[in-house]
Amino acid sequence: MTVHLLSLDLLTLRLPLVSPFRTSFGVQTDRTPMLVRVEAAVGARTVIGWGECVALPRPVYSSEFLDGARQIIASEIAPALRSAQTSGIEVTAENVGDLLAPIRGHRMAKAAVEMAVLDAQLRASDRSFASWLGVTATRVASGVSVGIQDSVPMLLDVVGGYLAEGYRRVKLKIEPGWDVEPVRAVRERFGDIPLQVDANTAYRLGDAAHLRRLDAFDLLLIEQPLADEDLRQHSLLARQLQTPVCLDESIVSAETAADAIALGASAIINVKPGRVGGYVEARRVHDVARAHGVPVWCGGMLETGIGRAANAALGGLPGFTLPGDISASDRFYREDITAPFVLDDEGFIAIPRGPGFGVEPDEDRVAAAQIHAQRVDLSHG
Ligand code: SMG
Ligand code: MG
Repeated sequence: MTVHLLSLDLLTLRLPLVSPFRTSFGVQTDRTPMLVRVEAAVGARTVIGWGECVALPRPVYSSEFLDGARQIIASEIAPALRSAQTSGIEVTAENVGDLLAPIRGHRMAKAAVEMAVLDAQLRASDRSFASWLGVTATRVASGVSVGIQDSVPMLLDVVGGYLAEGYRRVKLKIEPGWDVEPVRAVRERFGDIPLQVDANTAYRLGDAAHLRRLDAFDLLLIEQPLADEDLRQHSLLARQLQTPVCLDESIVSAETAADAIALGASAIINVKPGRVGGYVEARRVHDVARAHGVPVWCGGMLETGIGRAANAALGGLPGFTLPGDISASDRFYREDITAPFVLDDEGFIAIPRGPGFGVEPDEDRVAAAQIHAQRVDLSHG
């Protein structure tokens, strides 16, 4: 049964965070995800699919930003899909990446559209994303990402709270001036917990001697210490550290993952579907890493239940051997737009098994949080 895309609704929401989230590139007090809602005709039926764009409002994590993503979807991505359909090509999650390849970059925007197409196509055939991936696991280990705090005592309180909730791994955001001491304090207070750090590009290669001080704390990994494009410098840094280097921002495709592995720049890889252009490419990153014996884990971008559902399923692939930044919905949101994801009593998140991503956005909550809406027609050439 072919799926014919009819329209895209680009719905920007504003969701307050339960507490401010501070990283080396700034403080967030709310999240403004852009949902992509696709309407598709499947025979006489209409099917809805949902995607989520993880771009931040400003280009501080990567070059993409929210309004840019919305604009590129409306002005380039949607017309490319429309013209494919006009030429008789069915748009599917499997071919959407190729159809959009002439548009350079804009991976988060493309990923959001691919997600919506994938959700619709899976719903049309009553199949779950987990089944499409071939995932048989039923749950994934849940890690939590802890922002930079105002003081070490406050950090210890926050980390203690998450450990009491059952999280199976803690990641601390670091930056120059907030690294060795907070890590030492968490190690001393909480002992042998699975612990890692994320610098979001805040260091330079010349900081190698300083970063080597983290080797004393037996961290699982240090995430993205240097700038995005510095694969070679990461490989030089990695040789000076015992702590494994894990790249996030630098890995934008399966090709860059292969290069990073070959250079010795990334002993572990953070897989974020938005950053690499979608779940199809995310699976390729997983496959390349696995073929090289490089462990991967699923990163997070403070997703709503839609992205969280998809990430949980992705994290069920066999190469995802470390806990992901797939926390419970209440880590960030008092009220999510889907039924909340919760930790089970062993600190795992269940992988949804319903059709598509297996979650239903609550239309009232979406409407209540909506700050912008734009409809793009896909049905007419
Ligand atoms: O979704 O749990 C989450 C957030 C995890 O720390 C997290 N993400 O660089 O890995 C990262 C950051 C990016 C956050 S953008 C605000
Ligand atoms: Mg990161």
